[in-house]
Amino acid sequence: MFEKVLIANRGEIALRILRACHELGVQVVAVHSSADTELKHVRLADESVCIGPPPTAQSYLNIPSIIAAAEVTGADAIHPGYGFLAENADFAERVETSGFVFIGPPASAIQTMGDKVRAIETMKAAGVPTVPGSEGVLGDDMDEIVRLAEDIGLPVIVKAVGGGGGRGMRVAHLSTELPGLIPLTRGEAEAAFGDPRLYMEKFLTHPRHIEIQVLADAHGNAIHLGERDCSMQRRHQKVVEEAPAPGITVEERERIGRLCTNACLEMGYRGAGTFEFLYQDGEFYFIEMNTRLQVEHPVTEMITGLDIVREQLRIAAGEPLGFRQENVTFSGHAIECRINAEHPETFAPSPGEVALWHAPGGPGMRVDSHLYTGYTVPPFYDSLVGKLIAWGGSRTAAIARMRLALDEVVTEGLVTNVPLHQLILASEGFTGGGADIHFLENWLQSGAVSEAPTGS
Ligand code: MV4
Repeated sequence: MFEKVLIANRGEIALRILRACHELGVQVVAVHSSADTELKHVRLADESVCIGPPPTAQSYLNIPSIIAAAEVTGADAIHPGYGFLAENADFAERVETSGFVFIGPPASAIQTMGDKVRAIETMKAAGVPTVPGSEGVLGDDMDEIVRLAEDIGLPVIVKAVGGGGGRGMRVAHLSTELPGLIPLTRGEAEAAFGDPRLYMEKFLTHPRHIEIQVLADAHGNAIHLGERDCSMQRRHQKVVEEAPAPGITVEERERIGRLCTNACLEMGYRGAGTFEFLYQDGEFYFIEMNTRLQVEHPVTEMITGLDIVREQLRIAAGEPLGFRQENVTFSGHAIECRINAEHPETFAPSPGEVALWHAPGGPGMRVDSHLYTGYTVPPFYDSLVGKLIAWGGSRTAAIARMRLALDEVVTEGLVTNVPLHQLILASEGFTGGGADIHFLENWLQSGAVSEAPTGS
């Protein structure tokens, strides 16, 4: 195992990774911007290095500064967390060529999955089901694009090869929209990703977002940890996640899970990864693969009893997976609520001093948060300040625990989306299970939140 790991991230995930390192007896180097000296994990780290001013381009995205911090502290490895440099193949490459271990997949896998068309081609070749579509990038011949859309069947969705996570895509309901829509999307893709290439898929109108967690080691072992349902989202930001996905049968889980692990073995994948699927009318359709640890990994940990970050560290250190697929068991149900420092109705970020913070607790309740009374949430970064993860023997029990936990949260001085979560957990759309990706936005549009009593 490593002696010293540098965590190239901040907030709740940096704290989560620090805890996994310390459990393994690994020392931690925290790197932080000048706005983040008071972060909880910086206080708990064995060493810390200020890597730049608050803007992320000069700190958490500053590759030379992060590598220099690893050099001066004598770290063995770098964990990128999520966001920031986690899916930057160039960073993974430079970490390794500088003599450190990148705690993540090979740079080549990050590169492949970053090109959404190559990702889809790779999955198709490995037998993973994909969305009917253009089978490669779109050419310049508009007549041909129109014919293709009509063959696929409208509506279609046009996506940027360099996009992902909801950026750079547009839906065409009629083929007559395509001559206007294609150049527009192409221009945006060029501006946003430096890559004008586009591809096209059949637009699924009412899918759920279901993703499969995998782990693969350097010794030819790959396992899956089942699925998560991440359909409760607003503007491509997940709000509530859960595992298992309501209504998915053991047979469906085993089948799609095995297809994902087979794909891992075929492409020589290593580390933790997530296969994102749209699930509609009983069918899975691969859309993207995330080559990082994900925000919502705790719901999988809660139902499997495994520590995904610990496994990432072990895999990166060259150790084999400590268990086989048949040793992975699923127990009960877990739900995660993402706590954001934002106004629950307007969603405007709401940084500032935390005058008082009391976290909920009790059996089956996990809190991943870097908040403490007296901490000031800086205005420069993501508004995620913590995650509540409730486990229960059944989905109903997990919901009941989460409701109690939300009622227990005390924040003074900080405005959070806890009231929004309380309303979501009371909505029939959520309690019924299996809502699609459009439910939350439609429900918010219908005035569910602004018309509800706020209780504050
Ligand atoms: C789609 C789709 C419908 N049909 N692809 C959005 C994020 C990106 N990962 C892919 N996305 C979508 N791709 C086809 N062929 C609908 C979405 C989509 C979505 C997907 C997952 C979670 C939330 C979403 C919200 C809007 C649209």
